[in-house]
Amino acid sequence: MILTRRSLVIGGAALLAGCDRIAVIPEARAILFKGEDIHRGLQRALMDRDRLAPEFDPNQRSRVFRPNGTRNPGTPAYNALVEGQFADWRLQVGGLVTHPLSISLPQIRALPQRRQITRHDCVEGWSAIGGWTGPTLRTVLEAAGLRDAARFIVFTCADLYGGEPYYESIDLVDAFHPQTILAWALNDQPLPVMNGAPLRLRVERQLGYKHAKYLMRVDAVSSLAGVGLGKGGYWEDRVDYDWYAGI
Ligand SMILES: Nc1nc2c(c(=O)[nH]1)N[C@H]1C(S)=C(S)[C@@H](COP(=O)(O)O)O[C@H]1N2
Ligand SMILES: [Mo]
Repeated sequence: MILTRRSLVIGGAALLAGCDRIAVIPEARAILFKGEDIHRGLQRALMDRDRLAPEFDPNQRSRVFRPNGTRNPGTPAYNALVEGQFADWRLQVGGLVTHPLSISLPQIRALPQRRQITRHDCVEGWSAIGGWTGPTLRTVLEAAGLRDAARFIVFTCADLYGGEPYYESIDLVDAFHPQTILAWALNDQPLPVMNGAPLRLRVERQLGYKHAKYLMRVDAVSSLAGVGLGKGGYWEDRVDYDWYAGI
């Protein structure tokens, strides 16, 4: 299993130790201290990405969790899944993994579950607080076994925009963040269609558009170059949304 944050922090510490030993002449010291600031800043930024998003009490939940973007994929294939109460739905987990998986909803629910009440922040300027339940993405990725070359996780959805599925991607720091889950329940009820049934991503340290709804595929990739138009997400590729939407 690769945890790039850890190896980067260790790498940063090693760099600092190396700098101390060569700091003999004043000019070098000045440069060293600048370098040290940069390394400290980098280390802080990397550590910071593990910070937990705030969690809330049940009575703070929004009465209605407003939907945004697709409210119903409405394709024949999706309608058939809804009709069958998602009995025929499977999450495909593939790409750079040692054990590609095809997971049913009962199997998703049988994994160890995490529950969290968090605030969703949409880039369009609204927020909502909801309670989410599901396995961590980590649990699923560990079951599939990431290959060493994996660097990003790509999500492909059931809803189409101009004939193309919505897609998003995150790096492994977010993929392994403890609050990054594949949620099948909102406020203890199976996800409503408008909020992404049967399964959606919750990546709580990122803005709303990263939280892919209507999940069909999860793929590990080494680079985003071959994903969509290369910027890693439907809106990143088409409007000026940042790929890294950390909050
Ligand atoms: N598949 C898919 N996922 C999506 C979207 C979408 O249109 N399709 N919209 C995104 C945006 S912009 C937001 S703010 C949230 C909205 O989630 P909600 O509908 O549960 O409020 O879903 C995100 N995930
Ligand atoms: Mo959004």
